[in-house]
Amino acid sequence: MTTLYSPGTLVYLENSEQGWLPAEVSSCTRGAAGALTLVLRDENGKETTVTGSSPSDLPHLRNPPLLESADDLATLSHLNEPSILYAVETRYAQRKIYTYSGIVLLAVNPFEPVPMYTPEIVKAYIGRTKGELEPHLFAIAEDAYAAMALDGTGQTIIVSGESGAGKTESAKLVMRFIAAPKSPALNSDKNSFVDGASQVEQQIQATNPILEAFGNAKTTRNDNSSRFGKYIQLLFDTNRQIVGARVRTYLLERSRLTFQSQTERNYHIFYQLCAGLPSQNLRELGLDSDYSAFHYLNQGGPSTTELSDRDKFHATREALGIIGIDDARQTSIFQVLAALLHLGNINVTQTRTDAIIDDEDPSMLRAMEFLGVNASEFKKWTIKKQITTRSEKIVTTLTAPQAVGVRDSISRFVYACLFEWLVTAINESLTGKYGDAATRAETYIGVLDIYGFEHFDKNSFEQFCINYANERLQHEFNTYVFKLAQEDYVKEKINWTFIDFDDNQSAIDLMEGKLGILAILDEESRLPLGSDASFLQKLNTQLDKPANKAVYKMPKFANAAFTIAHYALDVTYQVDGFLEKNRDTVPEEHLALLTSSSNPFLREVLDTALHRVGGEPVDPASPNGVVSKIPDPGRAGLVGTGRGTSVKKPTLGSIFKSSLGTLMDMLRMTNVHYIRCLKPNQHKMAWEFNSLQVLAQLRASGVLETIRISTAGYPSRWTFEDFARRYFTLIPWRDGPSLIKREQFKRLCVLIAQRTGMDKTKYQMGETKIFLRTGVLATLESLRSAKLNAVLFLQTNMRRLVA
Ligand code: AOV
Ligand code: MG
Repeated sequence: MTTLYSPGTLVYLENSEQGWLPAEVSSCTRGAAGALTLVLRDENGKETTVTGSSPSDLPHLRNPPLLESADDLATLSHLNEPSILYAVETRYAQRKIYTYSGIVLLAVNPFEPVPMYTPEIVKAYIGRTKGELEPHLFAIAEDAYAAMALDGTGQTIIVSGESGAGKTESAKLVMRFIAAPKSPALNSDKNSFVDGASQVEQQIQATNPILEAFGNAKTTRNDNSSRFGKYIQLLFDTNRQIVGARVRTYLLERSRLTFQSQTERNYHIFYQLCAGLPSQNLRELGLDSDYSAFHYLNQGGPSTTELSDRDKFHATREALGIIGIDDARQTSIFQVLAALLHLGNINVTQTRTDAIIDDEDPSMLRAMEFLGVNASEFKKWTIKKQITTRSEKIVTTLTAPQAVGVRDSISRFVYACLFEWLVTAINESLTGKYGDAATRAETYIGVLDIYGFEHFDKNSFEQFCINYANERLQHEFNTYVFKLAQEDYVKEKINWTFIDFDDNQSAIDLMEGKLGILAILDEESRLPLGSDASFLQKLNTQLDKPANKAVYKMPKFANAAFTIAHYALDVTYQVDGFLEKNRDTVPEEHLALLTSSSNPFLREVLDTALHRVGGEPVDPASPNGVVSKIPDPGRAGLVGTGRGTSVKKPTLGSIFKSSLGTLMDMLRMTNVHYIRCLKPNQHKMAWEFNSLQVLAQLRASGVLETIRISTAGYPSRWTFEDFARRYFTLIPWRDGPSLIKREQFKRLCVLIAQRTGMDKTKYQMGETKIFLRTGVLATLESLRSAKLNAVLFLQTNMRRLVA
């Protein structure tokens, strides 16, 4: 170990503010008990003394300069947290926002427009392999395209990262790159095929403003935060030309419709509507450009106006037009949206115990007019509840808060159905009315833009679902990376005992297993008298046992909460509201009123969405029963997989679980590519890099975990030729060049290993590559630079002598 830390060695010094500081060993002494005492000097000349007897208490080793800001972190010899962080930071400071980490592309948000996506750059990346140019989203996209073009295997590009990290922007850029016509020859050819392709491209681009208007909102973390997960499949025919696309969405956040936290907003579309609709139309809908009077829009406080709402409204309308939703239908959509705003303003009061709504409540009358529902029936079932027992029907009255709860559940339900309907409309447009694109399609590239791991001060059902999804994705990722790493060992026939690594299966089991949290939640949700409190009680009695010790924790204090140890970190969930959110029901009577509405558009919306809730599943990509060759990644948010006969409405949790399951099956059938977006700071500042925050994300994204997996084996692997050409200077000068000339690269590698005294356990020779354990490369690099310096020294002095 003394040699590892010889004076001059570069290391990282732990620092509470910045994570780590680069430093150099200035002296190293071995104590009586074998412990090392190091004196380290940091960049500012400050000295620190560290003592330790095993590598884990001594500083991390830093990489030699050649490797320090490598394009690909996998080529770092010392693969430790500070090296990774330092490399990403150094590159970001050089305005290089993309870095590879093995199969993953790391993308650090620049938070300002960067000139990296011009048509020239698009062109530059077409037809190039991954390592040829600087790391880029386009290289990943091209990689996926090339792999698909080769043998028709489906591809998936998974974009992940925390809120505001840049997932949606990255996903859009990737889609734009892939949808851009590929073959220049076909391009210049004025044939209909290419014209057709460009129309498809337009339609694909149009999905973004629509889904963002209806599914994105301003949050504290991101002004344009996606509140749903999205998987878009770009469909290709046998000629590898794009013929259409298909979108799946997951779990739209419904609570936002009726409640927003301070400085947050409802879905963009409401503000766009108020800002962009001509005043005549606004008046007809009972709206105003000043929307502060609407309860559903004003809860986030006054600072919610966005200057761009007006422009965005026009973009949304244009996009709706492109996917075939004409002005008349758009008006129908706006009417439903206006109805929801009025619904939120219905005044519910209370006498002693019972809720009251005035018969003439103007908001109610307007809302019901737009929804085509009888106002007095609506009122009745908002303030009353009917319970059916075995022998009779009992009607009871509700309290005002309960009645408001009913009112809000209806708004959320209608909005969720509208979103669902829009997704269906988008799919009809993208696959052709009769699903012909889906039948012509032979293969596809999918882009998954899903919410990243979330942990707030208060975490609820939504965070539970989101983090559950992330656990599943992480599991796929680990399995994939691990398999990939070991496949290479087999291919190269090196001696290798397969190792198991401790993965996150137990957390997944805890959440989705037969006796897991979701199952307990569902069971409780079906009980008429079920409650959040008894749900928690059941969790604690059934899950708080030794087998779950590592993943399930009861809170220390008497909190109504439970904690899960996720792969990223521990998250505590407040059980308050779990049951209601999981049940997600509107009273039967209201459902009947809505589905028999006199508004044909609303009926169609509900019909489309409800058909897919537990009923006969309708595939929007093949509405006429046309069967597509392309596997379906599971249907959208509301959809259950229940058979037509099922009587119970599936819970949101069970729907989410099954659509995730289908998604995972689908991912397993494809080649996966990973893009991990990183948010460099919390206040959206361009080019500001907060090391600790990025470090936390690297941990949460599993990038560091992957490194742990690969350091268990041989993280560095070089072809014999590359290795020989770089290090032949390390063997006696006569042998090196002549062997290079004779292209005896493998022999050279053996010689290099012998002559430099490489530890036999630290490397293996494969069929075409040499495999190195972590750290070996760094030693070779320092030997090499020492040698070069010596040669240089000799040369200069020789010249001086001769002169
Ligand atoms: P997200 O999708 O990861 O968050 P976005 O893709 O919406 O994050 O990005 C957030 C903001 O970062 C964008 O609105 C841009 O201002 C900026 N940004 C992201 N990528 C780029 C880029 N490549 N170039 C320039 N600016 C960029 V969320 O949907 O909240 O999890 O739920
Ligand atoms: Mg997003």
